[in-house]
Amino acid sequence: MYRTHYVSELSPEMDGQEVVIAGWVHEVRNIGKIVFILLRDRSGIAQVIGKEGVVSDDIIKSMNLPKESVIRIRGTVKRSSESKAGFEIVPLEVKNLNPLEAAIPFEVTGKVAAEIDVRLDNRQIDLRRIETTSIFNIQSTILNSFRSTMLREGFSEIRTPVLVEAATEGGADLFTVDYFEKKAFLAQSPQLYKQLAVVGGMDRVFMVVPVFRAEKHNTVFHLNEVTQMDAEMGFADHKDAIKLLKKVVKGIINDVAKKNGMDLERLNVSLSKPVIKEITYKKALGLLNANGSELEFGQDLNREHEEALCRLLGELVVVKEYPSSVRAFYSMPNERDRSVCNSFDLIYKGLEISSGAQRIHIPETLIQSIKEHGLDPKEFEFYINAFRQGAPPHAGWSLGLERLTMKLTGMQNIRECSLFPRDRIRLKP
Ligand code: AMO
Repeated sequence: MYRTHYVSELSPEMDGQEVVIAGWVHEVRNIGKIVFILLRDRSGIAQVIGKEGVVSDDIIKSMNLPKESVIRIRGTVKRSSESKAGFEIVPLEVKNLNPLEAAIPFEVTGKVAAEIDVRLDNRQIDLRRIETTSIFNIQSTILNSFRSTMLREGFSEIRTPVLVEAATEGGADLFTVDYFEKKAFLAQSPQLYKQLAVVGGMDRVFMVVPVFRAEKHNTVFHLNEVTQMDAEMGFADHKDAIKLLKKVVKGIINDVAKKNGMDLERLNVSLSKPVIKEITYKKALGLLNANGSELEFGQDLNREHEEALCRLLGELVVVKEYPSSVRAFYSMPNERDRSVCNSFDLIYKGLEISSGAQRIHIPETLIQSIKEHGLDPKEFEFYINAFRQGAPPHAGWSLGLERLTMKLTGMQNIRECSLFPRDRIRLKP
């Protein structure tokens, strides 16, 4: 057994109890007759004190370790008013589990700031920073919260292929791979497959999937491999999909606030109670133009417009019913106003984190839309034909995991929120 307790499970009330803790040497200080080790595990930091006369000389000697050594300490909990935690550990045995053979490339304690590229090149070391661990603790809550809301709402989790034959989100941004004698692509989205699952009668499906975008962007908001949390529902329009999205996102924010208090504190973030406003694209245009923008109908909203909308309306804003020309080919034209389609985006603190739509389930309308978007209906024959065999109206959305994590953790660069990010130049580790 390597440990009996995580550091966070120890308390002054355990005074006199023998425990085994394990982790890394966060700090070590030798002030003559006393050696201090701060032992760090994923839950926190404990102070271990070796005092001459109290512990043996051999133990004191064994405590003189380089920072980031991986150790196990058997010791006794001792109540102490001098320590911040109210207790310290008096060591009975200190074991160096694997002596360091290479230098640590940057200060894990954060005393000296390290460049993000150095940290990402050494992600396994970066994860020893308590702030980095906190980001991924929060990400874990996001994924769990998403899953539990979807299951509660009667959705089934499905898997969809990553290797695909055709584009879904536009032709240019695809990674190609050799697939035996043919060319294949890495999926930009599970779009067509989640729709087919609904058309097949599963009715309510969700998935967490990696998607690949060969966009040559080099920004702090874009990755080339993204994790999407997707939903698709039958007998539904965009309003039903927006209702579900709001429930999911509110649930995630509330769950993170409830379960990740310590992580939020370490990241210096406080979350406000989620309130989500809704506005049509046309009204948003009017509002933005009244506040200094010069937008014309048919123009897509850029980041500045999205930031302005959040300033004017609140942290979370759904913009709905965009012009068809700025949306994916599968977005259903609006019945009352053909100049727009039943699509929507969710903006959180100035950044688009989700987009969705009611889909076109009428084959002829779909063919026309594919052509209007400059794509070739022949490449979508299988997909179009699926709507000739009894396809219900349906709608859905996708929520970007890394962008949502970024906004919930207050990070400025999306790379911080992907464990092993893939960007224009980064393909390792
Ligand atoms: P979209 O392309 O808008 O929609 O993607 C949905 C969400 O995924 C995230 N995202 C990204 N995050 C970081 N870097 C990128 N390069 C990137 N691309 C996308 C964003 C975005 O809001 N099939 C549709 C969804 C649907 O209609 O169901 C789609 O993929 O958070």
